Amino acid sequence: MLNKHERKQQIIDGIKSNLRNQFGKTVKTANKTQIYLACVQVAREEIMDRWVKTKEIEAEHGGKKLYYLSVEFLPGRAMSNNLIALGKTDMYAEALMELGISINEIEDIEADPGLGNGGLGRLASCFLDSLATLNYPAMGCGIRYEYGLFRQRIINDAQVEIPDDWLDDMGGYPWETPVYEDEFSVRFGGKLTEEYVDGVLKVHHTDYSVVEAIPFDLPVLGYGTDNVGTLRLWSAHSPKQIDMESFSRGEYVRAVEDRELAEVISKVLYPAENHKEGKSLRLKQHYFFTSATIQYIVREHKRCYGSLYNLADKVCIQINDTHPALAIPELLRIMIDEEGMDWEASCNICKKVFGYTNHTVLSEALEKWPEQLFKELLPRIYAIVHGINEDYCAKLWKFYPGQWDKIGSMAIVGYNEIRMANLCVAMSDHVNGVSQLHGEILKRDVFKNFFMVEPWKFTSITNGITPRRWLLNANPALCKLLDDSIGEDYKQDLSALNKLEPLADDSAFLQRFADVKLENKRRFADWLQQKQGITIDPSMVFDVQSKRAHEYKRQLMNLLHIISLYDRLMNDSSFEMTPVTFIFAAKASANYTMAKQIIKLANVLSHKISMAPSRVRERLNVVFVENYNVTAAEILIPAADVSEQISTAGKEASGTGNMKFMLNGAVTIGTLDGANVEIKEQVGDDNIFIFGLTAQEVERLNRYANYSSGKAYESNALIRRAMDYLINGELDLNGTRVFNDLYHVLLFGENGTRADPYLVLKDFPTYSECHAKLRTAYCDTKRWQRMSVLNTARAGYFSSDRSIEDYNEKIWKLDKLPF
Ligand code: 26Q
Repeated sequence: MLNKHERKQQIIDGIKSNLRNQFGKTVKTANKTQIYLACVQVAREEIMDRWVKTKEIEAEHGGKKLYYLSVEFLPGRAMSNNLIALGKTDMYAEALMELGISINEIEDIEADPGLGNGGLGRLASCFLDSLATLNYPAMGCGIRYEYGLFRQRIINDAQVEIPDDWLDDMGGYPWETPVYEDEFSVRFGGKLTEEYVDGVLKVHHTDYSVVEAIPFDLPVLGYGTDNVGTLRLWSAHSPKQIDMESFSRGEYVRAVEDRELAEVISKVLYPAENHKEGKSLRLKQHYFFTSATIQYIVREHKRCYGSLYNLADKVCIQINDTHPALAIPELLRIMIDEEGMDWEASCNICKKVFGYTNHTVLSEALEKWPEQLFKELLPRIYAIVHGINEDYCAKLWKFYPGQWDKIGSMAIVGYNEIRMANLCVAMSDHVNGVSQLHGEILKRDVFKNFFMVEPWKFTSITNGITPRRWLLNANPALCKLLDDSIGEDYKQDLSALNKLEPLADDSAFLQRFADVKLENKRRFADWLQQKQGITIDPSMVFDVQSKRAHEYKRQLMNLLHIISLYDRLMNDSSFEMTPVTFIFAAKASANYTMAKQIIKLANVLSHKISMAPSRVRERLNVVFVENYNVTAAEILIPAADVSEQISTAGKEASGTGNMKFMLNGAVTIGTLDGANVEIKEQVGDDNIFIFGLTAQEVERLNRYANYSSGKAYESNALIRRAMDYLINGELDLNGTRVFNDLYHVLLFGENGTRADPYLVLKDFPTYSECHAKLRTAYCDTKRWQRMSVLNTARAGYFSSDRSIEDYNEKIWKLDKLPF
């Protein structure tokens, strides 16, 4: 065994020899990127050792394995996280220091892979972290987008999208490994012919075009274990063979064009969250990565067992929303067409293998594909989906005899559309929601009729977040305090944070906890200064709403409330308030006009307030953080005093940002929606600020259509005055009336839709009152500090380790690898 000094020397030598071998450079002549890349190579050697061993142990173990299929992953930067997992952060920092380099600068070189939109993608990455940490055999499977989620700039107060060429930035991604021996062909288009062979119907698929899928594997390091999981991302390529054929026929241009067409499949992530985007390329993406994944799973299984009859004993596949649902008919296709298995046996195996997680109740986000498009692009899969539909409708007929309308609404194919959610429910062993409330809404509302037929399928598993990234990585200052005061158990068992409970009454500890918060606020303020040239005052309350821009998340209600505060500060010299900086961070889907206007309003308001008299500016500030991503979240969240979780009750399936803020000691102001309900249960009524209608009340209001936003407007002077700013010219100095639309949607509705569909004006009065209470609570310093500590102390339940153990007990039934 080497001693500490020798191991540090080993790192230094490693960096030097990598610089020499890879770039022909020395520490003196290399640039930052080259030093970063050399560090990655040194760390990778150790990671590779563990990864290789994991694969051996897994093969020997021979147990059931989980494949977590997701069209999005948001892993965040790898370097600092991996060094934490290796327990070598300090050693690398010191080694680099000796070379005269700061580790922070090096870590800042790294790209943040934005291969997802928001909650669903980040959840997938938290789950992989926990699976690895808990020693479960698992692989995440997705798409290696060449361009991730767009980078956001704010220009003239509006969002501008810039392509995220994350691979170009660093000359490739140094953590990935291409696995050429696991390349598979995926077929698109073509025609079907049928033939009876020995009385058995055989389907032939011809004239299709082929796209090659090449996997790139990323290591996912467990914490406190040598286990290393895998994130496998598929990249699309044109088959060389076909290319050469047309090339030799002299069709050079067509050959190159075809190549482009194939490779466009993994080119870019669709920037839509909870929003319909029925593009043919998107359908291609979904089939591309699910087909490659299923082919790989089948090949591995057959290599061990020779046939697919025991597949359900050895494999489970979790489908992250409906996007990977084509994995289901793809598995059937292989069983039937390639393995010659019979339809019914294949269906029965399939039904045991798949689990489906739903992440949304918004009807516009339930995935449906035009039948014609589906049929042209995937003729064989289309035929199989029809087969599934026939069987399923026959089964429903027995349960709901004569009830055509009901069966029609539950069918997988209907009104010339393929309904992916219905396919998933019909063919999965388990369907789960992502919080208690969401699970109940699925059973009572979204999938009510399905629930009556097969109640045992439905369950809810509350989301979680990995403490490694959201505490150890994001908040080293807090970790140091925790290590000193309650030991280090919490790193692998987050419920150990409850050891903080007694300290919530210890003044000295409260002060140290508050000092950590202030340090994190300063760190964020410095970062914002450096990135955006904006100065903010860490002595003000930091009130943060960071999440995708969407009407149901109600950033607009937050903004109207700020306008109202501004109006009172400007016009009522007796109005006093605790100084607050309201911080927004949000990306809007490029074609979502309403969300973009909301972003513009936040930025315009920010400027307006910055030009106000000092009495106002000293009490109220608004800032917009550009380009929110995992890296920004890691700096922003630990700096928050207040966490805004204010969606219309019943609409946010869970939320996970809410958990990250809580863990880092922010106090929530929120509605009883998604996991906020469980946060309230954990933290207690005294340590959270809840306001607004409940999901049931919203339901009733909608059912009886007896909400009038006009009445809400008429009956509240604060609302009237705040709304007035949207149209009176105060906020658009050039007379462009940019916010007229927002005003109209709230009061009158937009081309035929209801006015104020997300009940902004309805909840405004209680939201405003709740904020007043919160500001009073903040002034009682001891009370506030206690609340903050108790939020951290009671966040243990929201570890994704707990979520994963829940999934395993209820659904997967995996055995742990013997590490
Ligand atoms: C659907 C059809 C067509 C095109 C796009 C889509 C689409 C794309 C992305 C639908 C949904 C998404 C993403 C949804 C999402 O992120 N949902 C969030 O999932 C989190 C993890 O469970 C929850 O915490 C959030 O409440 C939920 O909004």
